Amino acid sequence: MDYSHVRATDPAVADAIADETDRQRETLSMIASENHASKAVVEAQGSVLTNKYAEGYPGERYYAGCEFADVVEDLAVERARDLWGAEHVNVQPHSGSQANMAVYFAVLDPGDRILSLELEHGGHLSHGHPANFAGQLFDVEHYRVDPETGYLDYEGLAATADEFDPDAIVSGFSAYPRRVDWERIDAVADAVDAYHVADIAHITGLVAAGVHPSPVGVADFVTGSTHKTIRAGRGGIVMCGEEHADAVDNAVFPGVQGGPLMHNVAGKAVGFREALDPSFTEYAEGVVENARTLAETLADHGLSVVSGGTDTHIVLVDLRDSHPDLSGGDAEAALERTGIVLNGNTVPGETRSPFDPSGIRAGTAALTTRGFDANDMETVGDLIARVLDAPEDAAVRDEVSEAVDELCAAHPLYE
Ligand code: DSN
Repeated sequence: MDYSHVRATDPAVADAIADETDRQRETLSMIASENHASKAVVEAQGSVLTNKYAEGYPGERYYAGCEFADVVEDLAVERARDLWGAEHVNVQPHSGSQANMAVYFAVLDPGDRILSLELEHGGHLSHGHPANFAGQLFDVEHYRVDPETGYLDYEGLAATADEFDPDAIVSGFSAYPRRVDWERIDAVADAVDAYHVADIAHITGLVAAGVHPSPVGVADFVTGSTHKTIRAGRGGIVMCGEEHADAVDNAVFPGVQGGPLMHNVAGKAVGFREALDPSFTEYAEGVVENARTLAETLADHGLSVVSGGTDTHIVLVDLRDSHPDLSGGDAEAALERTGIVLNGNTVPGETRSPFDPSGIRAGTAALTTRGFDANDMETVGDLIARVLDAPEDAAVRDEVSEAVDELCAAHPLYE
């Protein structure tokens, strides 16, 4: 990618972009919410569409000169419909959190009740954490995973819903590795007369490719982000039935946002087109196979994989049994020193703190984009286990760094 104009104008920023490009090339990106967008997506996001204000929707904008913004947004919407089969799609949310905010504002009033998965069990800030707008504006109660199995406790969810009588139930998670039974959660929502909001931010790509069941047509609203497993331009998306279309559109604009980020909408359109190619199904299958291999390899090394494995791109490891003195934060730091980039993460039944939790979370979306296969993932799992067993050992660090360099060289990025 050519950043010659940035370099001529602002060498400090050009250097940071070049350094970040090298960092992505020379490390293993295993943060489960990240991916490597194609050059085409990056180019579209860096386009002159950033200059355009286009408040409103295609054909009904508040400003003049929106004819090409309309083309881009129509394409993004049409392709999203093809990918996920939704009746109505809004591609303007700036992020997954904004998408959730728009849905809440479309059908809830401040003070209404939301039932969602607790953050340390795999939920998300925007599902009602007290530090987030959702926790501040709404009355929030949580359901949990079964601490023994790591699987969603659907019966507990139903019992809490009966007691709490929520106005909305949020499903969809940011650190839950297993397949979600959307119908079962929807039945609970129906029984208590609550809206069902399924936030598929992490698994948008897996759902689009059919390797994870879809909540579209099951839940009342499906929200997500567009840059994780679906690998399109950065931002959010809302999908719903026609009956909620106006409420959602009005909530996104003018409810919670002003002008859409049209360069990001263009990145979404381009990424969605890429995801409609049959090769994307192969990619998504590879993502899940790689995550399974990683989970098995880590388990073979004696690590405790939450729920015993994965059905998605996420592998969540509880370090407390195998490495009681190693926190997730220290594990993250030790791995980063070798070029393996993932995050410390809370785990069900957390006994440390969100700032220095007891687990690590790894994802396989970005490495699969680079062409990593199951054999590579076995190697990566071996390397992670080596570092966790000797986080302060300089010789281990050097050897693992060298192996990471070799893996990166074998799978070049952004050439
Ligand atoms: N930060 C994202 C994640 O890592 O799951 C979600 O917003």
